[in-house]
Amino acid sequence: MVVLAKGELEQIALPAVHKTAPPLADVPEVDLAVAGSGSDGRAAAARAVALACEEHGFFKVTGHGVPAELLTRVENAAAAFFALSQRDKEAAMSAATPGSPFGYASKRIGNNGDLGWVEYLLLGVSAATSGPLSVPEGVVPSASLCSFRWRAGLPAGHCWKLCDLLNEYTVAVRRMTCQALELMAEGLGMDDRDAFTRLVLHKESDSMLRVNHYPPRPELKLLQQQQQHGGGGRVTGFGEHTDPQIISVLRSNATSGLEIALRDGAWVSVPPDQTSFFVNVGDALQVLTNGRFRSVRHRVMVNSVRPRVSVIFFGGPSPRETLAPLPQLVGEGGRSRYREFTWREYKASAYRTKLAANRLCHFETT
Ligand code: GA4
Repeated sequence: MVVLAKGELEQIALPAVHKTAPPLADVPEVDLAVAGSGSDGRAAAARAVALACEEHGFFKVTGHGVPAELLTRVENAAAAFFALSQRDKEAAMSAATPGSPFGYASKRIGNNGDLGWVEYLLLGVSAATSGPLSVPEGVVPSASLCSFRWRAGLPAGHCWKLCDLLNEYTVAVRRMTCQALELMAEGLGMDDRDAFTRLVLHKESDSMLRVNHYPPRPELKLLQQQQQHGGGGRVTGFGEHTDPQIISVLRSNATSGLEIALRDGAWVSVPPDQTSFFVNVGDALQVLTNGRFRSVRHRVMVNSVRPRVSVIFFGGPSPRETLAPLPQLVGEGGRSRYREFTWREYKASAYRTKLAANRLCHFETT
């Protein structure tokens, strides 16, 4: 349950008087099974991925090889976690250190006053390490493949199971993310196919996992019927924004809500598909590709009937990584649209902004 103080729903609902977004007509799609089946299929898939990233900064992945059974288990475990009492959720997954974005939170997004009709878990993903699972009680193992940097409180048993599962999920999705990143590099005609994957697989990679729960708002149905033009009565679950990282890979249950902005600024809804993943180009990839790939602006609207549960893997570079347009993508005599900066610098700047801000403008060359 999302608990709101008096007046907060108005703050969320008021800016959300959007017209209903029409569905995106042709969702660009890549089948990784085909991409992996021979050189012709691969070349075609790489071209299709690059085109989709140029046009929308967004595409759907099928044939991904992540077992459907794992997706169902994660979805059920997330739903079970969010069904706990508010007290238990807060106790179980509170941020390890004050000011840390990690842990459980309800409706507050970032540090600058953004609100959404959403509750979530945000978890830091550390890179692959190995070793025994012996850790102090209450601390999530840091020796598994993708451990989370936060403290587990009560109810411990539940959290450990969820952590294990999210860990398994993260490993599978990160593998698939790297396949998508390789196709992107190939589609761009880059000699170095691993240029993007290297960043996400770096031992200090700043990657994250986010589990979002958007509770339904049944009264919206009535509101919608009362509105003459059918445009009102929409509540924003997660306000419009671009993702700062290199790549985001999202999987949701069968509930609608995700919308993306097209090049001309028009919003379109993305029909949900619980069997597939959706990939967003993030700000860092827009920089690396000198603006050829588009960091897609997106948002989530609340459904009036069904809860929406989504899990997003954000693949980011190491804080120490220097980001700048790749020379091969600037070309000889070409203009670099962004100055060089470290990921640490970008993150610090991003966390000072409101959700909807254009975060890249501070890094553009004049
Ligand atoms: C958007 C993408 C990820 O969800 C996120 C978000 C983060 C947060 O929720 O704490 C941010 C947002 C996201 C962009 C700008 C800053 C940071 C909230 C906010 C206002 C975890 C991320 O990395 O950036």
